[in-house]
Amino acid sequence: MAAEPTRADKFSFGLWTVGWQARDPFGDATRPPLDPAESVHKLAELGAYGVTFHDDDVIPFGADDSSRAEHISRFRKALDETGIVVPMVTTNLFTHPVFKDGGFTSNDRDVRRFALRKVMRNMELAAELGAQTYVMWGGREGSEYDLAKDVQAALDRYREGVDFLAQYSIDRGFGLRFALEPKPNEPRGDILLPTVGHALAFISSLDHHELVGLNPEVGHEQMAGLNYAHGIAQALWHGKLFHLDLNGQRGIKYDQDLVFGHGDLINAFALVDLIEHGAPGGGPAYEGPRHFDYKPSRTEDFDGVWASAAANMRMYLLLKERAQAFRADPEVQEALAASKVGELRESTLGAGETSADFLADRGSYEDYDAEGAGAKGFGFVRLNQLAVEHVLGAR
Ligand SMILES: [Mn+2]
Repeated sequence: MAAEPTRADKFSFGLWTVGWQARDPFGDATRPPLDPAESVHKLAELGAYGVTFHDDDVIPFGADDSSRAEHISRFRKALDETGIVVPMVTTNLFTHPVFKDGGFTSNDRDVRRFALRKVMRNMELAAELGAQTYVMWGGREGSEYDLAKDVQAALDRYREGVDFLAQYSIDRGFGLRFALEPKPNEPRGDILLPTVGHALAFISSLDHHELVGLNPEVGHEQMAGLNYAHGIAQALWHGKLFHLDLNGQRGIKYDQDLVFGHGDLINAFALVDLIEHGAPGGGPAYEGPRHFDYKPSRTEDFDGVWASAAANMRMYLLLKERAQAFRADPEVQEALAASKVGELRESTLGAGETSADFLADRGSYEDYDAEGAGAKGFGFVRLNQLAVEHVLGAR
């Protein structure tokens, strides 16, 4: 069975995950608030190495300067006592009613200015705590009614906001990189930058595109019916996988935030295999935190909360172990070769091959046996069956 989690595994959790009081649109909280300092201690005991937070998770919205300092000092004490690090910080621009039409893209200019100031204040704390990544999840940046939002103007304001904050990080020497988190809907009817692909296109339009990447979340892509492992692969291909949010989702429905692997298990296996072994020469394709952004289900008490936190890390380690076994299996190696998976890394054209050379190669067209090639199978089902058997521990 998989090893216990250690700091070297780089597992991190949002304070808002274990601290979620399980309020939903139809029901009241089922759990009392959790002290952030207690969460830090408990997550450290369970084997996590990091915690992440929105400003409001540590400092209640509207706290005055002295109360803010007190909250920060209590939180810092817990970090010092446990050695827990803060690799990522983010801003809450969605809970308070002022953000009902968004932060950076609210139709109300005063709200937009307030939102930017709220982020600037928290970036300073992020830098003080040694965070490298600043996540931007624009959950309220969107609309319910098409005619109520000028989407092109909203994208202008989004770009203005992100570029301004990136410049602020440069000016203040914070050294932060920014990671945009796509989501298609919920809480807004339609959210701007709804998928990995939309966000990548947006980033290419930024003045500070080099400082801005992605924080893709399993459930957010799957809510749109998209393949998370494919999205992560494309983010890696663009050099934009700055951070990631692991959880579980079962199909196209509301944002379930289940434990990692409790949704589409086979896609979770493909994801772990990709980030652990997906670099071109082998080895991890992603070295950053393995960050969980899930919600302990509303049915759980605090024992269930900590059991679910441990379950996320255990699921990751089990899948990592299964992925290692998959890669090491000679029959898998043979099946991968039979499926020509490695052949895709060979360039389609020869080195220095010109269009004239190519046209002169009769074997590639005139004499090519398209009928014969079309009749041959790739053996992908056999390969997938081997993968599923490894996931099941049957091999
Ligand atoms: Mn998230």
